[in-house]
Amino acid sequence: MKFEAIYHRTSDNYCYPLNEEDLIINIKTGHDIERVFIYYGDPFEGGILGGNWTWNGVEEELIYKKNLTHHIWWTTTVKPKFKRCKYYFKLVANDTSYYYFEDGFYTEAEMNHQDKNLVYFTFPWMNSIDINKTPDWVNDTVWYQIFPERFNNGDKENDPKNVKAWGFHTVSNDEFYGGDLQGIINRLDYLADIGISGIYLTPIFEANTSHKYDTKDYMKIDPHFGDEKVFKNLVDTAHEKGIRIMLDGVFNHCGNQFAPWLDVLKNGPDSKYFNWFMINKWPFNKEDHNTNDGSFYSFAFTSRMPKLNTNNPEVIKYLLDVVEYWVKNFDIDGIRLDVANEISHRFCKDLRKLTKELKPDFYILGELWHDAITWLHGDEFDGVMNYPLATSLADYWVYPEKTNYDFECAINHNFTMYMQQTNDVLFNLLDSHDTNRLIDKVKDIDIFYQQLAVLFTMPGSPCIYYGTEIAMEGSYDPDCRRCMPWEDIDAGLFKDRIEIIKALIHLRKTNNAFKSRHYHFIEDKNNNRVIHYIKTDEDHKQVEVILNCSKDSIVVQRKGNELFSLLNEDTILKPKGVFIQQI
Ligand code: ARE
Ligand code: CA
Repeated sequence: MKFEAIYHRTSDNYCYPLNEEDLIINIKTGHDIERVFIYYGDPFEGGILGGNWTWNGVEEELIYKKNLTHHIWWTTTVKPKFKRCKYYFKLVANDTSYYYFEDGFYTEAEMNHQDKNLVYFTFPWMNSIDINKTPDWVNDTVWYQIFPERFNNGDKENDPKNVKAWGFHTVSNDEFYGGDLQGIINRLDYLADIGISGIYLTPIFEANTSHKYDTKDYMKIDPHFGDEKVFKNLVDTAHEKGIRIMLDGVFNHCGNQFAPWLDVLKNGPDSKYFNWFMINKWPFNKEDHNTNDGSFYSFAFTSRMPKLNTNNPEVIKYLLDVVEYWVKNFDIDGIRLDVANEISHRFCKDLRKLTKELKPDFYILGELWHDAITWLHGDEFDGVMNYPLATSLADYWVYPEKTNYDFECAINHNFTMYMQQTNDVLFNLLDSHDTNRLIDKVKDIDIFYQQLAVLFTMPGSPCIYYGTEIAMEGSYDPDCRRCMPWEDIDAGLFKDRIEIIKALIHLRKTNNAFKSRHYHFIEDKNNNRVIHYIKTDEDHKQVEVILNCSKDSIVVQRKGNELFSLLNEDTILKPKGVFIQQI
């Protein structure tokens, strides 16, 4: 038995309450393990202490499992009678069994030794207040990410002085094209018609750059984007159309025009804001300060973005007041935290407490590109930007030697990292303002739609970046931030493409299986470049998704209602085709 491959602990994604009744228990083993049993019971039902305590648990075989590249992920849901749970496992491989306790592995004889004090895994109490609760609406939402400077210019009056003519071509971060909030309001019907139900706006508070990640004033809408009145109008109109609004909170750092930072530059250690930042050396060259020399910490050595000290209670209070202002007065529905992994956990916890008090179904999304379990226990973020999913997906097309089994393992990896309630609200995206655009990644319109079909059938909450509905081109930042070609869109040039996205969104909204967390893969060993999986909803209704990534046409079995197909001739699925049916 490969003991070293076996892992369980009574925390994180391994053991957690899904709700007040269900305790989810997962265990990871090597592929040599053939069967896993769990023995669970109440810690006190058989007595409290001493020799007369008797085990009174039940035995259950774990039958649900997911393949991971080097492991198997076994899972079960138990319903502890009294909110407490004490358990151990039996693992079977090659006709040998071992019992797995918190302190290690035992044979049956060792376990039953009269002098052995067994150390059970224990989940002591499912306190309702500690249960990770994520907002229900997020799993139902289809997001659209907008980079306001380049989405639509709805008000020429507020354009920056040096505004350039709107047009579809490469852009730089120093250029301004006049996009604004009124422009978004003007296009809400367009978005609602596509089926969008959530908008994620990159920063809109006053800042000097086109991307506005260098905040100057957290209490003010950037004048080139509009003012508080226009913003209120945007939120209200969006709400009327069933669209929620999520803002970008840049709290890891500010811009170099932020008033407290200017005060520090002027007064040095005498400034009451000196400890709002992370300054290591004073004085430093104010004209040409380069944080590579360590004089103060900033975002990624960007001197115009000094790091805010979120270890300082005053800074925490200030930023909480900022959030309170925008939630209370403008009724925003969520916040995406920029560079969320560098902000103090204390701040994240306080932010959750505040926002959920103001608005219980407020959505808190962290910008994290790596394993984020530390932030996802239910007392900080609801979800994170699921960049790892995008990478898992992309890899299958990047490496033609990858098999459908590799794909399955990669997807499973993404959806076993966190709790189920987190999976429901993960912010799934294939590109953003920080990456090259999807069409630039895949360089093929059919593969583009194959990946989108996967995106729309995954658990979580899908997001498309503005322009994805027309397969807008663009390489890495800043090229992924081009102006939306409205003239062409309005002239109907992209009608067919928009219809495809509309169809996918409509299917996701009308078939619960699309958004469900329940899926399983069908391994086609004869053709390992065919991806095949089935999604199941709570009412056991299923949809089947087939993607032909091989070089040859394949025959698909028609079993029910066809929902979506591209490059499909009745039952022939051509290379790069997608076929989705109800079964
Ligand atoms: C721009 C240029 C850069 C140039 C820089 C210097 O694009 O090429 O070096 O200017 O002036 C914002 C703007 C950017 C701007 C940047 C700095 O949008 O255009 O860069 O400010 O001025 C990591 C972070 C993650 C961060 C990404 C970009 O962990 O938080 O890098 N993303 C957020 C926003 C950005 C924003 C900022 C942070 C700063 O979404 O738009 O940039 O407010 C791996 C790692 C990740 C890493 C990721 C990408 O996978 O795991 O940690 O993300 O790669 O590098
Ligand atoms: Ca404008």
